Amino acid sequence: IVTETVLVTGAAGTVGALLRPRLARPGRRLRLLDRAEQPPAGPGEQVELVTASVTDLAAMTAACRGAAALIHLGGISREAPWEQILAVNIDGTRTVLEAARLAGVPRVILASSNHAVGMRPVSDAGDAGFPAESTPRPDTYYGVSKVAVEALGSLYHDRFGLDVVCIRIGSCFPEPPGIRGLATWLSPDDGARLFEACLSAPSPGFRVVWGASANTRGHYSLAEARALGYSPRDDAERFAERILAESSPAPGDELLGGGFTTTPVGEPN
Ligand code: 15L
Repeated sequence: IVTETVLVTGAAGTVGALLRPRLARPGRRLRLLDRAEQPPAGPGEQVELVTASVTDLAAMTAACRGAAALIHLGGISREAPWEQILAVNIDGTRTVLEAARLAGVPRVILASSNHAVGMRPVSDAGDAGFPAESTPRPDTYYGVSKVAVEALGSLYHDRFGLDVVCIRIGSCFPEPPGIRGLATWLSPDDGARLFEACLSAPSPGFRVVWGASANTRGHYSLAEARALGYSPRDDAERFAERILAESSPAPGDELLGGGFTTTPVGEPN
């Protein structure tokens, strides 16, 4: 018996595909939305597939019907021309939040990114790491869009009462990508633990948390995510020897955003 439906936008993207098997629970139906084609439901998999764009208010409102929560991952995940970032990431997130409000979805989890604060020097981390609500220092138009995503989430909480948790995701991939990734990695399993905590914490209100594993070399405070119930189990350090042998530091690695801090603004990277 299905007791809750969770809508996921951008379900076919990097993070969405990693979360799909990991967020499956008895009694939970995942309503997976993407513009792109998605793998069909596997045996016993409780999923509904929706093909739609996060920029389409009518389609989004229909997709929100009956959902207990919405995980918004849909959008452009790298640097891109301003018009695209504006339409998909900023206007798209406004559309998603508006659809959630119209359909009465009480809780929204928004994918923000470390690129909202990418221009901050790693050396400013301090012992406790960067607090989750470090003020914006975006490194790209993409980073600006994530600042806007957080601001929209804040507005929809304060003015319309939705619970909104913004996750400043570091690097969510099967393995840490390069030397910078030893600090910023969010393992797929820890990612699922964090999203699960965001789904189940009682009345979170509006919050910003970092999305990272318990990395030995990490510089993001996990206190805010732990306060929601997140308990990370992975550490990128087990990849350190191999990654350090295979790669050298990249330009920009002295700043949180790494390569995004040197890529030309507005040009796809
Ligand atoms: C992001 O926000 C990107 O979407 C992802 O592709 C990675 O570049 C990640 O940040 C990162 O900082 O490693």
